Amino acid sequence: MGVFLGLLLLAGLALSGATAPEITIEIKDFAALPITGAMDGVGNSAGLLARVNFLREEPAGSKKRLFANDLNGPLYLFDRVTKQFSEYLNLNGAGDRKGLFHRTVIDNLLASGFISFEFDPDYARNGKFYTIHLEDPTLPASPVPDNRNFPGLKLNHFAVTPPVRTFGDTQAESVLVEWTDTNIANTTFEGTARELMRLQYNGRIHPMGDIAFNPAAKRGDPDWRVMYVACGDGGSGEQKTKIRHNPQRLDMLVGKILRIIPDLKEHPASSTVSENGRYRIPNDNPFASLSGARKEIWAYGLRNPHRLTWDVNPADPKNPHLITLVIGLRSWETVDIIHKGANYGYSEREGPQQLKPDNTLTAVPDEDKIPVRIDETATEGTVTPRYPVIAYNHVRGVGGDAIASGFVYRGKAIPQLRGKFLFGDITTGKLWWADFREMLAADDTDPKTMAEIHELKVARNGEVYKNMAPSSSLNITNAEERRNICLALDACPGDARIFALPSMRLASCIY
Ligand SMILES: [Ca+2]
Ligand SMILES: [Ca+2]
Repeated sequence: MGVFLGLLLLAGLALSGATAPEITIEIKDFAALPITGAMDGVGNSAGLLARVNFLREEPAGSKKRLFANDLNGPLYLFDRVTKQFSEYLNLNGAGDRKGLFHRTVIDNLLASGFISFEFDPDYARNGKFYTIHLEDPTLPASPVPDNRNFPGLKLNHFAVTPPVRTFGDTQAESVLVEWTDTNIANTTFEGTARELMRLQYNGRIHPMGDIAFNPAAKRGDPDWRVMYVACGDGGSGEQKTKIRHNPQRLDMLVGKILRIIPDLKEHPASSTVSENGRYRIPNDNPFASLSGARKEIWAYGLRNPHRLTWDVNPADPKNPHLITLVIGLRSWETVDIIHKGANYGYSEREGPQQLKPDNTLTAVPDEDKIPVRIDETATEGTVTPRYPVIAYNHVRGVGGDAIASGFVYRGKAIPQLRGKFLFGDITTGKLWWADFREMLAADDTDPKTMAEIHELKVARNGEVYKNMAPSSSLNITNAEERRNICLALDACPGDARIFALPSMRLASCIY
């Protein structure tokens, strides 16, 4: 019981069975995050000792450093040689917290606080990376960062952007910030920050969730340094008021995947400067010339696409795939392969079914069309929605309750998992795999065809468990018992170690 939570290295596996191979992965302790929660904390977040959300390898070539963020505020550097975490930045300046943003909001409603970060594809040269955090715009504090504990941050040119309007009430704002560290060789931040976007949210659930760059794009390619941003719907799609249409409305950025160019100097001939003047928008975005639509939108109709991942098959590097993992409402947790301009149906569809206005599910209608909504009243024809390639439901014991992160494994260390999509479930701690070729075959517009998913078992200290959270008291409707499983993969070609990042309550975990 020594390690209460940590980064766990999935180190090996055994194979048995004939048709669908049963795969058991062996887990080894890797590291434990510093405590940012409270031992006696209550609720879903305070009671967790730390809330690690992403782990990413620094893409500067040394392979020595990992970065990890904690939803409670810190961005850590992890030195693989000394096995030590050091606090590089802290975004949480709420109340008397020592971080940068005094309006940071962290509450018991899951994704909040410091949500995600990603490195610029040219980070090794330019020191740039990007963060997403959640703010409460009604707090009586400045939205300008307070650098008293991070004096290396120069604020001379920092400017807050006008929020991008979302129809309905505003309870939160997701803020996307670009950071430039002028010296990536040391362990501190020194440089500048630039607010790129501030997006209004109707509620505090399903915020802007993740950032991804196409790893197949090289300097000179049209997608080089083009950012994809996953925006949750803020809980709008499940409401029975007019905001229910927000994920479908093309004049709203919530419930969408966005595609933007953070650097105003990049791709100037093939893009347009955004309304707020802080980023560019590629002219070949699907709705760039549709009157009334937001030009930033790449794909739409998504409830909570809280994780993005790109797959590049080394055998077919010119054909990468953008994948999102979407937390569902009534019954279905899903994985979608993202296509330019596609409508993933929410809140008129969920998983392979139709979602009715009372939030119950029924079969997809024979005439499978939904209106293309431009704004509150205007529509522009109809569209056949796109369907997920993986869906599992909320059946206790078999399914789960909130899909976690995932990725296609292309590493060398575990050959049996190569070409497989690995993913987990936040609540139940289950891990699954699916063959990515099956997922591509299921990406056919037919809601009935899906990739088959297979459970991964977990071995630790000689014992084999059914999942990452074998507590018998597991009640998947009880948020306090969520396991908060995240998975991460390091970027080293040919290494690609897998990490599992659970954040659990003391009493209900095995580690
Ligand atoms: Ca530095
Ligand atoms: Ca299908």
